[in-house]
Amino acid sequence: MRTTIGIIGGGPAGLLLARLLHRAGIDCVVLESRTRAYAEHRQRAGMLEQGTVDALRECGAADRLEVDGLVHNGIELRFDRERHHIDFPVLTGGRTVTIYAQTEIVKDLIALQLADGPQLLFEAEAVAIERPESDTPVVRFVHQGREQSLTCDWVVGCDGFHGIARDTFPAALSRTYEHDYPYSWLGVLADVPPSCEELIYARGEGGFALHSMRSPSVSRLYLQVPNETFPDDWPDERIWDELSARFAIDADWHLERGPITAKSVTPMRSYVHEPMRHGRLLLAGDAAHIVPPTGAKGLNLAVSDVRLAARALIELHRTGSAQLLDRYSELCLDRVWQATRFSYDMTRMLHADPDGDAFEHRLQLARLRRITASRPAAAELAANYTGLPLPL
Ligand code: RFL
Ligand code: PHB
Repeated sequence: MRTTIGIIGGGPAGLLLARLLHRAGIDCVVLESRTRAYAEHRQRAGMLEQGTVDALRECGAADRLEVDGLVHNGIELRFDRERHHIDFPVLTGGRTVTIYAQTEIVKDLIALQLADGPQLLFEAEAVAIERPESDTPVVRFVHQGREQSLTCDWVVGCDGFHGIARDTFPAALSRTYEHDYPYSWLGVLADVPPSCEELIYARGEGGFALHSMRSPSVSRLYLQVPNETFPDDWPDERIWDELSARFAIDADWHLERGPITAKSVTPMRSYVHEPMRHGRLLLAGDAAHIVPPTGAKGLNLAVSDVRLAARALIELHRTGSAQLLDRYSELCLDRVWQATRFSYDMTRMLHADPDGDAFEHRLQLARLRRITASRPAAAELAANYTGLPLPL
């Protein structure tokens, strides 16, 4: 097989890139190792920055999002049994965020791609990328039990954190930066209307809790738990009791309970791989970097990488200039490190450190109090949360 751009991975990064290139008249093929059903049902992100919504709109993938997406004007911070609203439009000059599940974005992009191309192969697992330094890199993949090869002008690794693209970089070129956190998130989906209008980030006595949502009738909730926790350690009643305790405030408010339909545990990690380009191989999204979900940045970073990759590849296609491609890694990494910093700070500010002491707990509360008492401090959080501008 032959194509212009070979894309490994049919997650949000790979599918959006394919859409943007296809609309610019550039031929590409997406290889996805999983089945369509698996890709469409993996529970993950839900909070979209304005720039992410704009990107989906620009490529004609926002019809359902316009109807079902929930526009939020801020978030609520809870600590010391108090609630504080952070007003995004007021603090950022009009920016908002949108709640729309990653599963739905993936469904929308897959439906478009299957309707009018480009080619998307499920159960097609890339096993090697050969000659990334040459003008014709080749992706070897296994599809329906048969090994095949895809010869490309460029390859983009959108294959997530456990993919193969990153490992193709020569060891002498790769630099990696990693940080593990001493806690995980237990995430649940529940068939119950959200008990709030905005997302609630709570630093409760027992640790962090987040109240998010998927629709007016489905809530998404997260609870800080120790590393190595198994979902079955937490029967439903225990989850609701602990969530209620962590969200508790002195005002009249209570958490509605309902049937829990999914339960999973996610470890928290920061990871950055530099550079994000080697020869004719680019990395985008979780393939190059991951952040803890407290800042809601992972999916949004994947989308901004892909917007830059698409712009650079389209510029090459239209003008023959590789100028943007030469700056791809540097431009992405600047945003990546800003999101890494923000996600780290949010995580550290809101979670109970199992090895921390009373002094650190007081510092956390002082940081939270500063955000709620000082407009510049709140504006800094709002600017980062709603998304820093793209560099171009
Ligand atoms: P993905 O989504 O992991 O997709 C990679 C795809 O590549 C396929 N693949 C391969 N295909 C072919 N050959 C191979 N060798 C392959 N190896 C892998 C995989 O099957 C998969 O389909 O990466 P992508 O596209 O970069 O997207 C990144 C996002 O999924 C991720 O950053 C977010 O989900 C992170 N995240 C959040 N991000 C946000 O922006 N806002 C949020 O609110 C948010 N909440 C979250 C999150 C992640 C979470 N978890 C589970 C880690 C909440 C949670 C709990
Ligand atoms: C989600 O809705 O899944 C979500 C929202 C905000 C976060 C993380 C996850 O910070």
